Amino acid sequence: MTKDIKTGRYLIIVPTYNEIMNIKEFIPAVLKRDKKIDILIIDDNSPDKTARAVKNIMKKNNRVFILEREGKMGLGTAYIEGFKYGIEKKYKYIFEMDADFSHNPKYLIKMIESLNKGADVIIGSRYIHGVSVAHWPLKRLMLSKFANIYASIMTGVKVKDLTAGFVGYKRKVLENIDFHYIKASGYAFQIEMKYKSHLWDFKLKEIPIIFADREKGESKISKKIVYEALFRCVTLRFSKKPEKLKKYLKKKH
Ligand SMILES: Nc1nc2c(ncn2[C@@H]2O[C@H](COP(=O)(O)OP(=O)(O)O)[C@@H](O)[C@H]2O)c(=O)[nH]1
Ligand SMILES: [Mg+2]
Repeated sequence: MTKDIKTGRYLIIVPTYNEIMNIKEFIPAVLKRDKKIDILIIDDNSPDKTARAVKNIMKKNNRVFILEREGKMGLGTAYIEGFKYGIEKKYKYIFEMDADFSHNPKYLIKMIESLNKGADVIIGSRYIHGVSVAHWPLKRLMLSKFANIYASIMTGVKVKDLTAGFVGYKRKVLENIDFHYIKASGYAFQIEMKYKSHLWDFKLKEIPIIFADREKGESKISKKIVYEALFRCVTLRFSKKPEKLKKYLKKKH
């Protein structure tokens, strides 16, 4: 990693696994929203050569970066590596986003505005006005909705979309979270990040988004990810660790 510092800029972290059909359109669609935006792709050696396509774009664009990992290691560890990169380079705001256009890049502008206006964590939420998800089968919709109600009751965090993966953080929020204790990937990771931000008394805000199901490529969601989330809520609920830590650690601003 080079030492160049990116104060005042925004980093969009995008984990990819077999996104060749989306990535070439996705990158410019994100970059054009704001001159201060940089993108960090975290690719897990996608068999479809997503990384090669990204590196081609990088030849002509100095706002795109890539971290390549040896194999499919899951979303949680990908985000954590991205967060560490963003913290080290002192990005002002650090976002997570999917490459499959489920998260429309147009919402980035409003999300950045919210952070400018005082939110510490901004969540692109599917469940503010009922349900705003396009083209999802009923089964998946029910699963997601149920998981969110359950997660909110268990963790006590009053956020309607706790499993959302379209999230922006002020750097200070991520600097306060000890990634060492975050073992989850998938939905559980998303819940845990919001729970930890809440424990540190950071201001979480949601803005409504319309979430579109992917049109190209395949989803990698598995049953394991769902069970992990259900179980992790129980351990978050009954573990005292974060509260204990809070007593000893000083919040960084
Ligand atoms: N680096 C990395 N990216 C992943 C992995 N699993 C999924 N992704 C990416 O994470 C994002 C969300 O995954 P997706 O399959 O769309 O999940 P879904 O939206 O829950 O169906 C997409 O950009 C994927 O390419 C993984 O194991 N490693
Ligand atoms: Mg998706």
